[in-house]
Amino acid sequence: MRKLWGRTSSSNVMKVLWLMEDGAFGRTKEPEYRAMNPMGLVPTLQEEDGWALWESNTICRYLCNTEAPDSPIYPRDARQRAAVETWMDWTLGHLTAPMVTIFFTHVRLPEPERDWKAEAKAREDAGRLWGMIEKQLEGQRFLCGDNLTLADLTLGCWVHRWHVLPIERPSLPNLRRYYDTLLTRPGFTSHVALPLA
Ligand SMILES: N[C@@H](CCC(=O)N[C@@H](CS)C(=O)NCC(=O)O)C(=O)O
Repeated sequence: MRKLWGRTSSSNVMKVLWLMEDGAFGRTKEPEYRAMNPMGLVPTLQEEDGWALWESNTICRYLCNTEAPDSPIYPRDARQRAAVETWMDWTLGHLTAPMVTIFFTHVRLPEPERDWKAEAKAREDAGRLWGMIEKQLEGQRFLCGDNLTLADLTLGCWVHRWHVLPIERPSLPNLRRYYDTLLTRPGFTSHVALPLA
């Protein structure tokens, strides 16, 4: 059986779980795990024959390519696909860092390690980036049009956390509507829109 190594509370695992319904916990510091994933991070996808793949966005693309090559979730058309990948890369390359700072400050770090100055700066940066999503969502249900795509799966966890973290947020009505739309999807509510942990 194909196995997904990880933790269900991980933002990067959530998106893969949302795509497939199979999870397993791993001991990521052990040499056997490092042989599959040299970063020692989660998630790692392991096929029945032992072949393993890491980096959550790559895992999502691989699952679409192998399981649903014609699905609009990862469009075949080169330009549509590139648009989806732009937002996947944008989420990983720009939004994740400030969101991790905010999330860790409020949820994961013990009080003495919380850097509130860094949190304030991250909130300012994230607010500006969420403003880009607000514009992108103008007149469409999802990030790349009216179909759910990997761009939404990649962003979804941060959309949830942004709305439920105990922080002040600028008013972004398209983003709120988008979050409400995601909340109607069973995969999102089962694997992503969970209490913060
Ligand atoms: N770019 C990597 C990042 C992976 C990553 O940072 N994973 C975190 C969880 S979200 C991790 O493994 N943290 C250590 C742990 O949970 O043991 C990906 O998208 O897969």
